Amino acid sequence: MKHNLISTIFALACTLGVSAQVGNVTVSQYGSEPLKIGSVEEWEQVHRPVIMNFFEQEVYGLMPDGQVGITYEVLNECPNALGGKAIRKEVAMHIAGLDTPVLILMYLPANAKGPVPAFLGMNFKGNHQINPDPAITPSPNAPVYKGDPERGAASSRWPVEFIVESGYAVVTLNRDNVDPDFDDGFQNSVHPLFYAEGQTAPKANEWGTIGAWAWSLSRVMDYLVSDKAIDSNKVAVVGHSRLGKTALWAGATDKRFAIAISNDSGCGGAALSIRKVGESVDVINRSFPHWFCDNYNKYRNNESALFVDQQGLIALIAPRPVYVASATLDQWADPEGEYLSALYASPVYELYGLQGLTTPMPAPEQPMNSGHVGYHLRTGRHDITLYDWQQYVDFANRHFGVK
Ligand code: GTR
Repeated sequence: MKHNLISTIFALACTLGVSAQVGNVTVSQYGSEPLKIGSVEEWEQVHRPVIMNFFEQEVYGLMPDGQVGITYEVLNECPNALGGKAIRKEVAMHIAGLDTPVLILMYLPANAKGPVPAFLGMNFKGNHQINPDPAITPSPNAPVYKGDPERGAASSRWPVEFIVESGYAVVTLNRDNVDPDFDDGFQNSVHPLFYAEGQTAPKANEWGTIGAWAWSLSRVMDYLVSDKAIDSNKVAVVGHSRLGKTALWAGATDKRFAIAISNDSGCGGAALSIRKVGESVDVINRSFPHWFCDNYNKYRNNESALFVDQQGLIALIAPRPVYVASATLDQWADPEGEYLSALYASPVYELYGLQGLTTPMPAPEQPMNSGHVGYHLRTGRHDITLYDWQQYVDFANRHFGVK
């Protein structure tokens, strides 16, 4: 009876997008404050679905319901890559309707005794840029730079040796290989595969490019669950900047991701929008009209109308561990706003009896990583560095029981 009441009122709240009363719980605008929810049951039955609905309808857009045929083909496997430290494996993800496969690059620790935990994240400029390893197949569609393919150009962002020596697999794919990072009116790549008869662009509440990237991370997860070398219960999804926004959305929408990590994700990622420090909802939609769904434009210079701020996105990951990181010189991403979102999502973790953040923003290089909500501020610029990865490995070790 109680459940019927909850579902009826929830359906109403979803349809109308307005406040509703469930017992003594009011589902209304949550704003940019700490999320105060009464119980795990209320969170899971009422608030989480309503908040998820908001992010789906108004921010990132709905991912498609429809299925598309996907097959995975192991292209090659080298048992002694990186001077014998790693197994390198490349897998083609063939998406029916697309001419170009998505290339998944994996490095696994050599001599693992069983399935290993993994970090899965997209890269900006091609698989071949994450390490100088000459055997990496260049990602199709990756932007071309002088001296292409610039092997290893992003290796400071991908300390592969450190990660595999820590006992983790690295799994990556290129963003442009999934959905090119420019506004083409969604004429290419995955969006058209799901258009209804006569449809030529996503509807106002349907996915943009961040949604497509997050969807592709779930499709890689579909492969990982079938790969016996991977412990698919221990996959952390990670991303830097626009790909950090993507990692949070992937973590929110797919509960198979055991940890979600946002590195300098800023506006539309971890940072609270209401503050308008650095990049704003207006600026990001002007600069990158393809990232979010059209409905998000309603909130340009109108942040107080947001049903819930970005702390809601982080809370959607609960009770799974989440980690947010910032950099001191990255004011464009609003480090304090990123911290506050993690802090304001923490009460939801506490409902589960888990430790969130409770204290003021820490000084640089003072990671807060003992609970289920991790945070650090690194000295330096907008980037993902070895220091950041060391914190992520440390956090994952703690939650995955490694070492
Ligand atoms: C900037 C953008 C940010 C962030 C960043 C990046 O141009 O304003 O939202 O995503 O790019 O991805 O490096």
